[in-house]
Amino acid sequence: MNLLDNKAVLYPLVRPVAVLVAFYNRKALGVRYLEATLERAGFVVHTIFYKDFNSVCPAPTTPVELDLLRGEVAEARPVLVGLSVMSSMYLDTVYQVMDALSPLGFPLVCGGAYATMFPSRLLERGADFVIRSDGEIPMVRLAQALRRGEDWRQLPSLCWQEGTVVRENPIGDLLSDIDSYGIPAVECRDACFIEKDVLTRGDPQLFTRSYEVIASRGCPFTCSYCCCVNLRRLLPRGAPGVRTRSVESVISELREAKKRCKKLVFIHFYDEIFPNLPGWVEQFCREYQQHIHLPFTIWSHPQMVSLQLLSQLKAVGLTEVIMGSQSGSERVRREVFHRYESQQDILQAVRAIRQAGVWGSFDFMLQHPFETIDDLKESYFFVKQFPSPYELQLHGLNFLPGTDIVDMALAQGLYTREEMDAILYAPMEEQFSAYWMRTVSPESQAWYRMLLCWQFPPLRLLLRHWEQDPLTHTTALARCACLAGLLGQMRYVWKKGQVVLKRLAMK
Ligand code: B12
Ligand code: SF4
Repeated sequence: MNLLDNKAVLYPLVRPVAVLVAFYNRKALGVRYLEATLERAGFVVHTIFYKDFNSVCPAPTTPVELDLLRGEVAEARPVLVGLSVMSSMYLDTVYQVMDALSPLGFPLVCGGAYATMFPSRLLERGADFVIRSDGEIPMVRLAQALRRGEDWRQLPSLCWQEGTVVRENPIGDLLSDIDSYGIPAVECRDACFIEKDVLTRGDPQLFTRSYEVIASRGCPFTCSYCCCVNLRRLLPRGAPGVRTRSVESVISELREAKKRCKKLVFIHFYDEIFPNLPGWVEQFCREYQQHIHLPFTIWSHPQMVSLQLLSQLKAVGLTEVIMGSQSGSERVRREVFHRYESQQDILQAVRAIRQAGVWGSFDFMLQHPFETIDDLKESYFFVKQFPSPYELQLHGLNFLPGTDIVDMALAQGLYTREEMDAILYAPMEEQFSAYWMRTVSPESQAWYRMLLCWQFPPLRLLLRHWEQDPLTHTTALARCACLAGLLGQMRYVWKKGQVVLKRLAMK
């Protein structure tokens, strides 16, 4: 369809409808913000949660699911269809959805983190529009313009293609005061969930035990494997890199969540870094205690954690802090990951988490092409200094489009451009399996297993014996790693149980 020439598309006059599609995410915060804003602007929003998230065995979409989706969209007769393209990891599914919906003739609009960084890829693949960065205001403006047959070419943040030329309007219509966006739709009014060839009506979030919330947008750090720094570089001059909501706004969302999600047990704060503005945490603790009173977990950073902050949060329900250490080698952290915290910073943060009495889960990215065996050994000996108990979340390195580490790998000749593209845009099953499984040398495997096992104190006596030369104990180490896997599963169940007990105690 040529949208440039064909402005007078016939849309329903009374109840304009917008369709939003979230991929592999039943909670999709960004889409919920868009739904709330579009509704306030007078649109009926039909939100489709397309497929469930599964980081271990992700499933590509099927022809039946595509048919179900096509049927929903055709029936809704929307002014536009918004596709939330947060990650490159499921692009295959996004493209199949675009191919399935294009013949219906409704304008396809993409937004989200990936779309913001790579608008032309989606436009060239069939999207009619891309909206970069915050979608609330631009999406409403575009929907209104399309509905009224008005010109949309001047709209900030809008990208489209004219012939072979991609037009990208500068990012704008971005609020510094993000409270003004309102709260996201906790219950999407007219929602459905498509998964395993079945369409289920209603918002799948309503049955959740864990509610996901974000109290701020953006991150001040520059990690080379993360898109946040490049998303920040795209913001207009003067726009704050981190924008924090007021405590009132966060609490009002959580009150709504408590009211609507009847099975709620705990809250996940998914801020890149939990807010620590002066006075914010104090006010948050007071109001959280009074109105919400549920166990919660946060993400944080070694340079943002203090015993005082954690103790305050623990007093009102904090149970777990998830923090990136990423490597025990300062070289890898600085030169490869662009993380500038010292060994001491990390140890202090880990100890503060322990002292505050909350559970610490520490992320490591291991066995990537920048890492030497000495770096891996350093990680093992570094982790030995962590006070127990704690949990290690060991991952591989996923090269993601839009991250600085991709250019580093190319500059260092680790991959050719073609090889890198094959990694970045591999089918989702391959990308997720690269996250968990890697082909590595026996020595690397041995040190990895040493590190994996160290988090379980009953295994440490053996590990101390083996650490002179783990390669000579590979069979025993493999058995030990299996045992660590079992202990990890038991710990998972124990942790969940602790949260439920805490929830009951807080009633
Ligand atoms: C929180 C978060 C999560 C949470 C999501 C919680 C939830 N309930 O939604 C969890 C932990 C579940 C998660 C999972 C994953 N995530 Co994540 N996540 C983030 C993070 C830190 C913030 C996203 C967020 O919620 N922001 C706040 C909301 C309000 O903003 P938003 O989602 O961006 O939406 C706004 C705009 O983007 C836009 N928008 C969004 N959709 C649409 C659609 C249309 C049509 C329009 C017009 C606009 C629009 O408008 C929204 C409102 O302003 C981002 C980093 C970042 N800065 O974006 C990474 C990020 C998006 N995640 C990333 C990744 C890789 C993943 C996973 C694949 C990880 C994994 N290996 O399993 C999964 C995929 C999940 C999925 N199906 O999308 C990458 C994607 C990079 C890439 N090239 O792929 C990012 C950029 C982080 C990074 N590593 O660089 N994630
Ligand atoms: S601290 Fe986390 S969110 Fe911030 S840039 Fe680093 S990885 Fe990304």
